[in-house]
Amino acid sequence: MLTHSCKTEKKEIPAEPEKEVVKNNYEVDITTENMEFFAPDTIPSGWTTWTYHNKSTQPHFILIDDYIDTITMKEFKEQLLPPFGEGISKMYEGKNEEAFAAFDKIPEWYASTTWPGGVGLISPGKTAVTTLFLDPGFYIFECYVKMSNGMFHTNMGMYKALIVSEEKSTLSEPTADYEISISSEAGITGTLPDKPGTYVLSVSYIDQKKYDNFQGHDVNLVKIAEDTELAVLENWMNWLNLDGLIDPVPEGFTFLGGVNDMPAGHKGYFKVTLDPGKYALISEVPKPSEMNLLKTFEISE
Ligand SMILES: [Cu+2]
Repeated sequence: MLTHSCKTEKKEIPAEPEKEVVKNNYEVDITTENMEFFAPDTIPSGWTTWTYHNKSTQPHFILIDDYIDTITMKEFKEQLLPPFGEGISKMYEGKNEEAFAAFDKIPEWYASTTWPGGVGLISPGKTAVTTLFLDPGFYIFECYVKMSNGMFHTNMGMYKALIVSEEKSTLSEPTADYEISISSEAGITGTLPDKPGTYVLSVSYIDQKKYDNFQGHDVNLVKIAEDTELAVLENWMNWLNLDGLIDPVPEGFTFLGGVNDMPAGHKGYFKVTLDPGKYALISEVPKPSEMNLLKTFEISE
């Protein structure tokens, strides 16, 4: 009887369905080995988490460009890259007049560009994790850090088209352990961690504007070694300086990601693991400390 019942029971148990390995649709994995982005062509809209592995020997970031609707890769390559490339070359040859004449050839449509986010500066060998919200559309993302000869990484091939599809990401907006705000009025504000650990930081863009380097404010996390001068870091944050935003990052400073330029009212998140030491949040603009766009903090033992 017992045996029979067991058999019956066994028969009634439906065969276990084959386990479906469904990878979530919101993890965007991006790698740089040299001067390129290995990245997906299409991602869902909504919240996506970008994990950016910098396996190269140079510092990089990811800035997402949102151009007017008529701009395709063709216009980007034929109208935008040449004047930037020529301008920066002339600048490093010391021919400033010719440099500005070249920058003057930048097409008018470029002025309407908005930047809906991206991954902050990340030093060689490091990985950055940033969560962003994107609407469906066509974007191009790039890195315009400069090679040691001054040429923009973008001109060396560090850009990629990205289609954000109508398909919705299954990721909900993250929750933050620490909330930071950034604005042109008050700079970078908010409470920061002081104990070692892994944290999610949110960055709220209260406003946005174009600074003297033609870019907006953003938030980059940097670890600072002892016996370094913050003035060196500040100077490096301005690409218009010949020794700014250029490979290598000054000794003693290690970039650990962040949230790249966003429009007013937008919010991004980044995940960081903090060991004891000195850190700063800094914007990629000229003289950030004068606008409170440089905020230092310390993680205790
Ligand atoms: Cu780069």
